[in-house]
Amino acid sequence: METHGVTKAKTLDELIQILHKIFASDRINVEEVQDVMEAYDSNVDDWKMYSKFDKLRYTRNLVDEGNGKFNLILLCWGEGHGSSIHDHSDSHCFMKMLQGELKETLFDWPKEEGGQMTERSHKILKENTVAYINDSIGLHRVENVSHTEGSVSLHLYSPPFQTCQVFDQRTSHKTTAQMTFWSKFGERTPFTTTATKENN
Ligand code: 2CO
Ligand code: FE2
Repeated sequence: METHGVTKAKTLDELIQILHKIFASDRINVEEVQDVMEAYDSNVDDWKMYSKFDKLRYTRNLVDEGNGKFNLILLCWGEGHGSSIHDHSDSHCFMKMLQGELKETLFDWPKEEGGQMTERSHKILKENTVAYINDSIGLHRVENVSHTEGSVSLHLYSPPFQTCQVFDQRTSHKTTAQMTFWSKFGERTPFTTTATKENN
């Protein structure tokens, strides 16, 4: 259905179909992707099969591989869970709130190592809204600051990436983190035997 030029997806499956069409083109329009994701009204029945919480950390659950053009990932944030300060490996990052709220804090890229990182701004992301970031905008930390409710967000990364850089807020020291999936297409990912730093 078309409303004001934006195709409104009635379900998550419809949203995925629309995203496949948009990303079939080589040039993508950030605002168009944001509008399409925002127009979808979150319905737990659409995404509950991907929603898996862990006691200790936020989980990353692969929903769709976007014909190689993007990864669509459902993130489940338990109470108090948060990410490190990180970049997005030269990719676009769209973040659609499906349930609850998240706090996003923006940071400038550190100019040199050794000093404290500068917090630029922060905002609370509300249900159904879509936030956008890329490396030219800066770095961010994302947290569920609630003590009583879990949060669920749907992230689109294009092109897909498997590692990102994480930063120590006090020293600006940077390390590379491997991004892992807690589940893929609703199935728990087999445990790996090597110790990897999950998430970031
Ligand atoms: N980029 C983080 C991750 O994919 C989540 S914060 O929102 O981009 O784990
Ligand atoms: Fe991020």
